[in-house]
Amino acid sequence: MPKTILIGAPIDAGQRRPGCLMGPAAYRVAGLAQAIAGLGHAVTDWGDLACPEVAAPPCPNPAVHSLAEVLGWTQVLSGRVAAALDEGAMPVVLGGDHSLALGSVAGAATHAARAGRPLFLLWLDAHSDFHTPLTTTSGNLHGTPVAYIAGRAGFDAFPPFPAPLPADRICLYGIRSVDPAEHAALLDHDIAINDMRVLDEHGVVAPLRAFLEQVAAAGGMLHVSLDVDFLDPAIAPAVGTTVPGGTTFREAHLVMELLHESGLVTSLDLVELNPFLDDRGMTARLMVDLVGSLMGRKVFDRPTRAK
Ligand code: 4U7
Ligand code: MN
Ligand code: MN
Ligand code: MN
Repeated sequence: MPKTILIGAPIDAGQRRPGCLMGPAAYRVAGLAQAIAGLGHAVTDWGDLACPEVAAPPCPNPAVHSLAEVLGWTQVLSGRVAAALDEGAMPVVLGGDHSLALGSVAGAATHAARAGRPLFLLWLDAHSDFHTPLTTTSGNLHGTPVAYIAGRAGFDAFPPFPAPLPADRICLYGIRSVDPAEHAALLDHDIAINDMRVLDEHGVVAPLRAFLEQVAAAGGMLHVSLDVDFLDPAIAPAVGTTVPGGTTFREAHLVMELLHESGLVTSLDLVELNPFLDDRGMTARLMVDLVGSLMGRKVFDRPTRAK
């Protein structure tokens, strides 16, 4: 029986709009554990983690805020995600804002290095999150995890990222908001950038399949980081950083179904849900439904795809 471990990360510090810290509670109210258990997984909920007190060195960029808190979360999440993977389970981190991925992906990378397997990253997001603490103008550290994971300079306050991911193991998917400094840095890296222009032209399936084939061929582990703003704000309003033109209900489910069929996903983040901004729980419920598709729920159980 596949094992799933839920890890609550009520972190708000990576951005400025309060409310993300209610995310883990909203997922529990929306029935996340029951949905996954109903698909034949053994689900354990480790509850909400607490942020340890750590000291932060001064940051050369005065815009950056809440550095100590983000460092504390990075430390604790990295350890817990690695521990869940060591137990042979799939950790599902319930955010909390996207700065939690600084820690969750570090934990996945720690485990992958121990297991001698390459780690790949699928970033489902409206944003590229490729700032460093030195380039961010908002000062919000939820816009920085991909740069940390790719081993960019500027993260001196953080523990060195364990085995940074080469650019060709990172896939950005669904993006439609990139700041000038991120754009310039992305041009220097060979990261797959499936922005909305690409998905409009090729559809959601072909670019995702191409990446998944690469993961499979390498015998890799796959961390999926799902930002609520990947979805169109019309169907997922509960997020601080809405960007129009996101994926539809059907596209998002198809992405999740393809991920399930691939059998490659080894860890997952659910980030940026702000239940204070939700409309009668619709976003929390949609996220739970999407996790259901990722974990194998389907209308018909076919041995092969429809011809
Ligand atoms: B999220 C932004 F300026 N790039 O740095 C920034 F547009 O985790 C947004 O993807 C970052 O939601 C969004 O503040 C971070 C902004
Ligand atoms: Mn994000
Ligand atoms: Mn985003
Ligand atoms: Mn956001």
